[in-house]
Amino acid sequence: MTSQIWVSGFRNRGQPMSSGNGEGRDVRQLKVFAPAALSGLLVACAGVGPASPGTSENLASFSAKCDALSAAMLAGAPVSDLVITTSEWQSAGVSEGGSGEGQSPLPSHCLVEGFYGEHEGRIGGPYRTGFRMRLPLDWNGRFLFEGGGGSNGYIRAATGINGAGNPTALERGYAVIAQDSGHDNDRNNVPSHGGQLVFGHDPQARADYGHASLKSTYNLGQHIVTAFYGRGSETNLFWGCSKGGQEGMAFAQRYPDAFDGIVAVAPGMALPRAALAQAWDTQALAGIFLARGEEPTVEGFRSLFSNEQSDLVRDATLAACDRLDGLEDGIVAAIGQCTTARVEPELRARQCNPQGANACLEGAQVDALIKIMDGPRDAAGNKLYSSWAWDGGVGAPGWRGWKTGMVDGPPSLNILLGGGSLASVFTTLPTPISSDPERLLAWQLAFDFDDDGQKIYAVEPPYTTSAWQDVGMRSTDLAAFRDHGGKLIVPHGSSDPVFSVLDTLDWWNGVNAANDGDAASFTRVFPVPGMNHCGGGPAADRFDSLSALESWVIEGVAPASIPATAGEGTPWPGREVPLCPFPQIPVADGASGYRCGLVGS
Ligand SMILES: [Ca+2]
Repeated sequence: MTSQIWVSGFRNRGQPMSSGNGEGRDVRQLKVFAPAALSGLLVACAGVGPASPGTSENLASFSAKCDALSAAMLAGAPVSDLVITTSEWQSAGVSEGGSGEGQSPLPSHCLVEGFYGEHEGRIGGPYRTGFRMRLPLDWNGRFLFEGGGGSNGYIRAATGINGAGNPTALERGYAVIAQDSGHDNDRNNVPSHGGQLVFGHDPQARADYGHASLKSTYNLGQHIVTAFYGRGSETNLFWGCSKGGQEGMAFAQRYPDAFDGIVAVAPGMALPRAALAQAWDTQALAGIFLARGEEPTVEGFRSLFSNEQSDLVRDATLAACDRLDGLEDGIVAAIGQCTTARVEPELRARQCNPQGANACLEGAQVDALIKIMDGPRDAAGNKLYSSWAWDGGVGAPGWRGWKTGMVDGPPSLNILLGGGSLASVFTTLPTPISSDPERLLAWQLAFDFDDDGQKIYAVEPPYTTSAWQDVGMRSTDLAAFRDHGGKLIVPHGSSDPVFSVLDTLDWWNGVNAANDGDAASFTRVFPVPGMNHCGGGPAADRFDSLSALESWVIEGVAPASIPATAGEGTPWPGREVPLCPFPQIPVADGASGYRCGLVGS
């Protein structure tokens, strides 16, 4: 499953369920820092700690300092009403306390937890921002902010997970902070008002979720770094996917001086518009029920497409578009050329007829797919979000998990999370609605794109800003981030079913136009052929974007490509296909290799 980023927003602690690129971890990559290695670490800490390196005094002084790191010690922290609930030295090899992420050994570090900024709120309060921070003994002088996921409301492990199989930021020596963005899924939960999405009914909690908590938590993290190590961080980086990607965009656009570099994977930069698309998808898919003479139900959605029918969708897409990039390899790299006009005839050729094969597509299924891929429109035909790329990962489990749900998986996340978020968080005034799935389905089916669709831009007391202003982070004006020297890397799955890669490419074109064609000097988008949301799909979805960012920011080496490998469960485990900065794509280079180039180059 690749949907855990949003799913985890519905849980108390974000327990990664598996190994999508944005989530999960490969424990085999974890290094155990044995005591015998400590002297080496202490040498590396020379100049950081108060004691001489290479002795146990350094460790002892760090440990004592950590245990004493109280709110009083942090007096002057740039947030209101700071409360420290935990300040505890964690020796090497101790598993993560309470992170819910398993029993992985970690390097020696100081764990700090707490909250700040409590306020009552209109309903569902009190609200406050919780955080977790880990400060390693063997500090590399850098700071990393770990982005959130889904509707947030829980605090990640603050180990700095940055893609399956990669060393965490903590293992790399970073001080890492994570936060819940101003609400808590346990404490802030009102069943009649969206359940855990009730925070959308409080203007400040909504703004904190969208962006406002980010800078204050950043400031707090910087303050703690300085208090603990006696000096500030030299390099500040951000990594996040999905909502975490949106948070990276928020920093680049609203708080451009905070970070030297940002990785924003599959960024939800247009979250309210994408939620319109989720309602649109649900209505499009309801047409299949209508053609069958059935009533739409959440349960029925799960079996709208069989595995065999999903394979037919993939077959049709590959038949139409695989060769357009110059290599028939099961990868649609030239997504710009893979239009509905090319794909629809292949889909229609696989439609059921009395003389046809057993496996076939219903006409209503093809109709629904084409409507979905076109994206939401108002009655006059104006686009309300974006169209979607036909790609080899359309119909894959990581795609269906959102659009329809799966028989052997959770119900449609477009309905559960998309419907709930649109009603509770992304429209003004928000609609009090229960989190009952059938209720959310009925609400999405009744959604009017002409009238209700404008509510994502509406301002009405007590909201002084719209949901789009609070959460939408799609500005193409990155001048301040550029002038600060910031670097931005945006990997995005071509068949991401939540946020359209075409919207991200359109955004980059806008940034490029605003920079006289030189956006690549500081901002690069890397489409990932076949990849669904943050990972999964028939894709080379194993790649190390944080290392690419480090090279760019610290060594000044811009990523001409990012190496990527296909994992287990793909048609070609171990296959290496580089990620290429748009508008380049991976093109054939020799017998079975690739290089980055333009279509037809
Ligand atoms: Ca191809």
